[in-house]
Amino acid sequence: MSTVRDETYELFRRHGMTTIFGNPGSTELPMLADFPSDFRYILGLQEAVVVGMADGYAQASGSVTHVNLHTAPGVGNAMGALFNAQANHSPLLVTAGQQVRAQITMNANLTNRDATRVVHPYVKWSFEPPRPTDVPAAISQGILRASLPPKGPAFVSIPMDDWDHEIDDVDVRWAANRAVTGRSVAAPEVITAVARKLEAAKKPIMVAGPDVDASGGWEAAIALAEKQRLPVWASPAPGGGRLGFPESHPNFQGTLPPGIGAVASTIEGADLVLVVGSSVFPYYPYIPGPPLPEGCHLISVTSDPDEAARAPMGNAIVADVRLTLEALVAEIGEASDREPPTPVGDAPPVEDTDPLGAGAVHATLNDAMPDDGIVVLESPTSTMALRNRLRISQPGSYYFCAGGGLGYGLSAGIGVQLAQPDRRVACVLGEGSVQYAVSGFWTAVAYQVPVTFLILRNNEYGILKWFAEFESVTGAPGLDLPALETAEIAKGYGVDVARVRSRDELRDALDKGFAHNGPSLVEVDVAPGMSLF
Ligand SMILES: Cc1ncc(C[n+]2csc(CCOP(=O)(O)OP(=O)(O)O)c2C)c(N)n1
Repeated sequence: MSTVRDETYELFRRHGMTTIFGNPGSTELPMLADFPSDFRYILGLQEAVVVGMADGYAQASGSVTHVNLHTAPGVGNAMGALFNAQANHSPLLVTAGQQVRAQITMNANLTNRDATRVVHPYVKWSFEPPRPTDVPAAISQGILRASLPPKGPAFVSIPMDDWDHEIDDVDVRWAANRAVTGRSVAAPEVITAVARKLEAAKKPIMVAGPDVDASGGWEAAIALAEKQRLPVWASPAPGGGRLGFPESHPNFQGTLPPGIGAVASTIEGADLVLVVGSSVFPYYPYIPGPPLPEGCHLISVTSDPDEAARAPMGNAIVADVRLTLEALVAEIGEASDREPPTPVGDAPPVEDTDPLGAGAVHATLNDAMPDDGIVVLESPTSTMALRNRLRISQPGSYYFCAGGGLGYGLSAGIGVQLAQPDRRVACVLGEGSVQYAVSGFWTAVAYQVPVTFLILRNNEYGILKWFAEFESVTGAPGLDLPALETAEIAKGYGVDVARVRSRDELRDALDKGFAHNGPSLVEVDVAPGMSLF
């Protein structure tokens, strides 16, 4: 006879889920007893970091990733990161310990009261199995639900006395031994109709979003853009957690601005917008205006019924982005009469100032970056400077938090690197952003995760000063960060650090970082303010 623990670990093995991200407490120890040697446990020192690391790992591996949290307080700490994971469409199985069954009704200390309710609305599904015997089947459901489109976190609460429970119920094993796939392509007549509309349009454009990358659809997106000579825009930056199109491709036109009216004025002249793999649109801040130019129509392809339903305009197709793009490419003709899009020009030359501007920092990063390097970015005032200087053009090479909750960047950088050990991760962070996940440095050192952290130090919450101006707010407190010695803090966690100021010093430190076997950090002084280039 086997136990709930045996059956559950077997289930994880079947799904290839042998890496667990966690921060344990007494309510989780029974799950971890006799931890099998073919599993690895990645310890994070605070739950926001644990979930952020798992989020990066899940996205960069493309598979459901297990996060184990400590009952109510651990789940509470994780909520902001769960919000991010949902926005990132990150497939997470989140489990948390619970009081022993005999003490839940009396709400004994550490009972996760209303465990299934507290994580809403940031999970797709939450459950506490009614019997210990049901734990493997409940976890199986959590895994399957997390993996189905739209991917996202699913939550299972497990009373701590369930793990040693003996299972002899074969029905439970059947329930736990299942595979479900949810990738589907649009109906043929829908594909044909879209193809004809694109062919007939005078000035069609494409907007490529994060789920092009997540679905493996880069090649198909490029093929469609080339066949139809489509100018291609990246979906607006705040929600554009991943890139759906090579930014050095001649058809690439830039990143859409995130305001309602600003999108319409940017694409003025277009008569058909095909949005692939993005919500329509991740707007922020509020810039009112008509959502599309006069006479322009919009069709979006998304794997997320919620994105399809809540879009403020246009028609939508709910289907797998890659499969639908491939079907469109097969159906559509060459648009040989259309003028090819005009490529965007090069970024302006870098100015050598003291301190450096963010553009100069990112131009240097671009020179130092390994060919197959990956960027994980959370440096708010330099987001567009990085995009414009690096022009990232390989799939799976850019991760940005679609939710916008700080702390994702540092944590996800570690998770992405763990999932992609053969590529090098540059984790680019503002010094303010670092502090939300600062204990992640410990995990990077403990597991020798070779991330190169590049910290832009401007001694302020720069983006909030930009927002203050935009919102006509004067006299707001709390926007400066004097005397914050991030490199010293990282050193305390055991990271190899360098403080630099000039481009030469920066290049040298980055080269050393990328060649180093463990984590390293380069802190560079930058001029305050927002940089586009
Ligand atoms: C969890 C969380 N808390 C607060 C914010 C609000 N916020 C957005 S950007 C920002 C400042 C970021 O500062 P820094 O990383 O130094 O980058 P900079 O803006 O200077 O480029 C803050 C506090 C947030 N996005 N997420």
